[in-house]
Amino acid sequence: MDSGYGITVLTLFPDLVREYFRTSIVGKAVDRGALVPRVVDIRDFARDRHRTCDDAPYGGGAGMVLMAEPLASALDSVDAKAQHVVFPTPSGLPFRQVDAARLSRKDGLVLVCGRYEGIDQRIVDEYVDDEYSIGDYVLSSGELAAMVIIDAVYRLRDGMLRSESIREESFQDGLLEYPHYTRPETFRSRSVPEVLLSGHHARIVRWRREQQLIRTARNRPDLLRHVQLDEAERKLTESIRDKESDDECNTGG
Ligand code: 6GU
Repeated sequence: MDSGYGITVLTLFPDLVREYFRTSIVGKAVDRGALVPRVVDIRDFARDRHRTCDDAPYGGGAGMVLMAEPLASALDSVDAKAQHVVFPTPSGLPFRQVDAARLSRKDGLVLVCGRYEGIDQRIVDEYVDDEYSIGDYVLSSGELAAMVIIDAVYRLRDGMLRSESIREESFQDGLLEYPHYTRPETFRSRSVPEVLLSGHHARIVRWRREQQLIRTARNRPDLLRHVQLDEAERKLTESIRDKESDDECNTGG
């Protein structure tokens, strides 16, 4: 097996990030040496005895900006210019599964976590390769977004998961996942769908595909534009879409 995937995180909240690397499935990858985390406290690179890392923005305005000098020193201390640097920011490109896949093929990553209103733009210009947002909402902390990105990336590395479960999961084929069931067969008078007990593989595959189409049409109709549908599938998703827009009219939504 190849040596571990190195992930360096520059942060003002090192305890938060260290805890993530210790926990759960990620923690196991770290124990196995598949994932090699390095957490750097930006404050260690401050220039004054108060360990100041932020200052008021030129031009005025609310909030504070992470200063260039401590960040540059922290980045240089991990040789960031020789690596792929990601800056999680609500102003970035939307982070998608294809981006996770691309990042998983790098030798490793450096993530820079901003806080407050952002970081000095000259750091972005000089060091950052990718800027990503994880969704249309504002978090107080770049750390949570960095952990989301790391989580999506590390699990795609070879040998992390059975390739079949990666191939089948949501977004790989452009559709949301079908519903899952395990024992018992009846739970609080709700039974597992008959077809899953039939042992009839072709019928199960057909049912699951149909469930994927129904869910996607209901929850993420935007995804259907990128998926090849046959005639029957197109009719099914259109009937759901028409029904959903009727419901919207009826509820005034
Ligand atoms: Cl990457 N950072 C912050 N602070 N908020 C976000 C985000 C990132 N993505 C969505 N909201």
